[in-house]
Order: sequence, then C-alpha cells, then structure tokens
Amino acid sequence: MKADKIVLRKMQLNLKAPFQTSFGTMTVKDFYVTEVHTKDHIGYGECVADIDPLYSEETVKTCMHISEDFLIPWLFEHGELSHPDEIGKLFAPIRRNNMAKSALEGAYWDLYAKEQGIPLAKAIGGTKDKIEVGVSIGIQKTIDDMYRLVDTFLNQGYRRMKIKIKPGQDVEVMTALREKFGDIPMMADANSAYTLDDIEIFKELDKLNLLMIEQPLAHDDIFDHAKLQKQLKTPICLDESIHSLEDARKAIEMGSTRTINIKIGRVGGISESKRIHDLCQSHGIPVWCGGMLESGIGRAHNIAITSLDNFKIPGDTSGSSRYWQEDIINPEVIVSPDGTIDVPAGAGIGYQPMPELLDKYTVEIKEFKR
Ligand code: OSB
Ligand code: MG
Repeated sequence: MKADKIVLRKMQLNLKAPFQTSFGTMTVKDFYVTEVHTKDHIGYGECVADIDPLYSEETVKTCMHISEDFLIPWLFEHGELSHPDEIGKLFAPIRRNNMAKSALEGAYWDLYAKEQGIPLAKAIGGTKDKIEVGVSIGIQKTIDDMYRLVDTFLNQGYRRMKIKIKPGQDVEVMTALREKFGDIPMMADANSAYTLDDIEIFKELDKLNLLMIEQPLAHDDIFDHAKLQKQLKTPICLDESIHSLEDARKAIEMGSTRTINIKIGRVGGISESKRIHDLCQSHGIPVWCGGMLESGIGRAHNIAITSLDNFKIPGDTSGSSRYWQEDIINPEVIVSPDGTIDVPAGAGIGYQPMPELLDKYTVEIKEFKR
C-alpha cells in the first residue's frame, strides 16, 4: 500500500433526535472522514472524536491537527506499507491521540482489504456472516418517552437495550423499565457519573438482573471499579477507562471489569481492538462493540470488527435509520427483524460511500499529496 493522496473531509450530519448522556447532549454530529487514495482504490475511515472534549480529551480539531502535522507526514515519509498492523508501530512514538490514529489506520485497513479483493471482516479474521445488535438509548425527559422508545426498538428486533443513566435518573428509570418490559436483555451506561459514595444506588441496580453496568465510575479509573465489582453480582463493563491492550490486561488482572466495550477509535485502531479481543478471549471474557454515533463509514468498520468470534454480546451498532435521515453510504446499514446485520460480502468495508452525499454534507476538505 502506497497512498499518493490522503483527504480529510470534515462533515456534519443532523441527528434525528438529540442524544443525551450524563456528560452532555448532542444534536449534530461533527466528524471527519479519511480517504487514502492509490491509483486503483480509495480506503475510507472515520474519526469518532466529538466537537467537544467531554467523552474523551480528543476533539475533531485536535485529531485534524495531529493528523496534518504528524501522522500524515509520517505516513508519507514511510513509503510502502505491506500490512495495516505496521501503522500502529509507525504511530507508536506519538502518545495517545488514539482517535486521530485510528481514523487513518481504518482507511488503510479498508484499502488493504480492497487491494486483496476481500471483505474487511475477512481481512481482520472475522468468522461470522451476521452480527447481533442492540441499541443505546439516551436520557429522556419522561418515563413515557423511555417506554415508547424501548417499545419501538424491541419491535424493530434489537436484541439488547442500553439505557443511559445519570444521578437522579437511574434506579427509578431502570426499575420502571424492568417492570414494564419484563426480562428483556437490558443494561445501564453511566458514562463515569458516579463515585464509590454512590454504592447504595449500585446495590439497587444490582437487584434488577441487568446484563451489565457500563463505566459507572471515573473515566480514568480501574482501581475503584475493582472495589465496586467485588460488591456487585452484576458485571461491570469498562468503556472510557480502556485505551490499550495494556489497560485491558491490568483491568482484567485487578478484577475491574467482566466485559469490555471495544471502540476502535478509543483504542487507536483495528489492530489494537483485535489484540484486546484476543486477550479477553484467552481469559474467557466476552466483548462487544461500542459506538460513537458514527456515519455509515465508521459503522461499517464496527460491523467488520464485530465479526470476530469473541464479540459475544450484542453491541451498539444500530441501523443507519436510527440516527440519520440519510446516511452517506449505499446501501445503508439495515437491521433485520431478528436484530442482526449481515456482514457485507464485498471487498473492503463493503458499503459504498456515495460521492454526491459526501459532498452534500462536507463542510471543509483538506488534501495532502505525497
Ligand atoms: O458511552 O457508549 C457510550 C455515544 C457517544 C459517546 C459515548 C457513548 C455513546 C453511545 C452511543 O452509547 C452508541 C451508538 O449508538 O453509537
Ligand atoms: Mg459507554
């Protein structure tokens, strides 16, 4: 693989409905698409950083800066790459900035699979031809709004409901949903909104037979999560706290987590995601794929990684229509009535980014030539 041009395409898509978490509300999705061009192919990636540093310290702007001033010049200086695993090694001297790194690495993975003429899922080592998916539901104004949404998504076939919680909107909401919908696969995501002082809240949640509680404590903690896990029968899942294979190893060794939400961007790319997947598998720990409200391009990468064996729990990769009036790929991501998505059989990400839709939603474009 030798790219002669890399494009960063800053884009904006309006969400169908605002998405509220314990750290903020999003109505517009700002992101950029990465394009790695050779004579014969274009590899596509997506940067999952948000416009503000609330979920992560990275933002759209920091990612573009790191890419323009460091990552892209390094890629051009390096010359020919024979496998995308080499990109992580090339970028390793740059600390963190995982979402910036991942956006480029992902485009090279797509390019690599296209050059081999195989689906990205196969290139990664995936074995499934369809994946099971769930949906992540933001904090709502009223419990009736929450009932309506859960009902809608259950009817659409989604196999697991993830409910965002925050202090003041936690035990009551989860208990009401349990009573209303019975024994459906359901979990809560706190996005780091609590501390160990909130143990009474977790003891109440622990009675609800939840699949897991995601990232209850600080975004940079693995120590207190281990203490909390010892007091709960509900598995804890780490999201924000895991940025690397090393983080995963330490969290597993300490007993801080019984499953991991793998987000490709948060851990710096597909190669590192696969290593975390393999480590968890060797410990008998199932994983699942998280989401960052991606456009179809990032979504396609998530589908590919979820085709690995040990992605055993339905993830957050919902269909395009759950987020967007119109996605930028063809076909859009479709969830079957049985709550699965077919892993595409075409080369690379297997969905075609549509040039006219890319242009329609692009707000700025930057081109870099070797
Ligand atoms: O914590 O998993 C999270 C969205 C943005 C930032 C953080 C999170 C999320 C989601 C949405 O839960 C998952 C999705 O539908 O893409
Ligand atoms: Mg989360």
